[in-house]
Amino acid sequence: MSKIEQKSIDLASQEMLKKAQAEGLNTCWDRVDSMQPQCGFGQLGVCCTVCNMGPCRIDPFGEGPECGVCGATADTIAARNLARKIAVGGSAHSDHGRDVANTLLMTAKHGGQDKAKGSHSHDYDITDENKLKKVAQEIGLEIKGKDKFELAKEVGELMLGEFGKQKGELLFINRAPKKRQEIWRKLGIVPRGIDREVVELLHTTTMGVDNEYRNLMLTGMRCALADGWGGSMIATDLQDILLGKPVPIRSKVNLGVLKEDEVNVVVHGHEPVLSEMAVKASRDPELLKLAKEKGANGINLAGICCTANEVLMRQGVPVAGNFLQQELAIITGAVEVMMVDVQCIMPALEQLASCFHTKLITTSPKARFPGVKHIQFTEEKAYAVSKQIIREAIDNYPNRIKEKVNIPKQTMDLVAGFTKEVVFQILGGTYRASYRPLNEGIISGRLRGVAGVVGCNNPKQTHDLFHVELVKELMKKDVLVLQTGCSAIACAKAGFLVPEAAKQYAGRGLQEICDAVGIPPVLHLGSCVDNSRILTAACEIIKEGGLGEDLSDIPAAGAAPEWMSEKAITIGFYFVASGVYTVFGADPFSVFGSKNLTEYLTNGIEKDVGGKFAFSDNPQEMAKLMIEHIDNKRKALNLKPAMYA
Ligand code: BF8
Repeated sequence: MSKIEQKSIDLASQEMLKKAQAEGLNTCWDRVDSMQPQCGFGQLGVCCTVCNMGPCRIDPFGEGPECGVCGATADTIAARNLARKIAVGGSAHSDHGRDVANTLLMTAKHGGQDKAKGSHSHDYDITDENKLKKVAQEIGLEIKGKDKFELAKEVGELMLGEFGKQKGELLFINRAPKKRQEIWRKLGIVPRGIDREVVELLHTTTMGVDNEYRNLMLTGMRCALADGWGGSMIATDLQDILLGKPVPIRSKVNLGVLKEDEVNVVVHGHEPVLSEMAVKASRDPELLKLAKEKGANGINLAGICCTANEVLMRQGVPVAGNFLQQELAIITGAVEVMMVDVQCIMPALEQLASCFHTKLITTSPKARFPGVKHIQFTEEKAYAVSKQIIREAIDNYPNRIKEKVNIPKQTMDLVAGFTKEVVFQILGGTYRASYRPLNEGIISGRLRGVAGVVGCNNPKQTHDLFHVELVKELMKKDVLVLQTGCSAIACAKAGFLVPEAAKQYAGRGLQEICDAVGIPPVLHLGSCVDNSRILTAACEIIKEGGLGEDLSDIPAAGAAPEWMSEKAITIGFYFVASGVYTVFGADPFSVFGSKNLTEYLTNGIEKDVGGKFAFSDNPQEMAKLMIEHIDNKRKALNLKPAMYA
């Protein structure tokens, strides 16, 4: 893959890749080249390192051994490998959720103490009291006579308990349609706490335990559901309560948001509890004065990956780029500090940063990098830590080497901040908030259906190409697209996330809906934990009526076109286990070495849970598969074909 255009369709990224090439800087695109050919056994999922009798590998063409030293077949090996990935992905999202629950509890405790003292000494507050009350009522708490801190304490404690729940069912399972709950109960996959499900799943994958691929996948789905309807959903809801529920907000995206004459601080990772404080610190008059003294015209905060999505959704902070742009942001030579928390942070960043004046700063005790400056974030000292990091950036501004600076011009406008609640209001108005207009749109055929397009980038594929081409095709065919993660950033850069995009890209029906309510044809719902917002929005559609009784009845489909992270696999599994047809791009799951497992995931699993996987390495084909599925669901509901098909 030598041509720059084959590496990325994004012009800003292409410019930085040219700079990298000219200056001999190493990026993940070079490293993926240097890995070729990648291990075929690994790609097909038939390499086993579970025990020390191995490593074993199965020849998928039947010319070598048919099983490992212990007797594990390709089916067992591939299913165990996949199950372990589900456990890892679920752990990442849910551990994020647990930290938010702890921050909520700390806020409630400090808030209560301050109230008694009549002072204010903490950095966080209960920002959305309404949502707090709603969630409290939903989980069976009495709200009368309690102030927000008392209630937050009760909600926080109950939610924290969900992570380690040993018996029974997660509380948010009740949000799913009754029919869906019954499907899970019948299969015995209603999730308990994520801690319980991860441990059980990992147990079943150790040598000599579960050797039945379907059973391994059922345990895997139970674990994934504990993430989607547990850890991730808790993260989303508690973040909204603590930091505020997003509302539609305008901002800008791409490397051009970095500023030539300001101190640039890039926040990268996933957890908004720190980055929200960094936003506040970047507006601190004392620090702004200090920046002026160092010759800068201001402090410019920009985000990468899902931390970007979090502070975009709530604060309108501009987005510098998605996963594959983290190295490219440093290559601009204009980043004073890149502060990182957890997940999706390339270990290569430090080596690259050392070629520039950029300081990489780690903040989480869970994510240290050798030789990298660490300023530990604690919830108790959130604002002080953020100020310290911003001060580091200001102090580093005079070290910027002008000749090394090259900020691409490209930026694009976007509107983000769509949630289950906002969609209610926008569609139905504040006084008659309802999903009726959306359901009517689908029933009448003006809208063909709904698609969730999510997930990462992967240097094995042309950066952003799959996201953009797939979403373009879906819009053309009157499918309303809901997005999260790096996929949303890709489509934002392409200009799809503004209301005006409807005229240019959407089919007539989708255009009519977008014009009537003033929304973009592609709605940005947030970070990857916010995929839970897609689930809850789908539940509202069912509740509204007219589109079936279960999530698997809705004319809807999901996709992760450029996935790379284990988290994407977990998301895929909780979508499929919730009844959603989900298409994966790239090298899917590394399961093709097992015919039986591949057949189960693409077919048999549907009989169990109503959803299934499809795999494709072509965005047009992905769109075709999703549209065919949506049309089949329309037929099954006895709906007329899409109005402008
Ligand atoms: O959690 S989409 S590359 S940033 S894993 Fe990572 Fe993938 Fe981006 Fe967000 Ni999600």
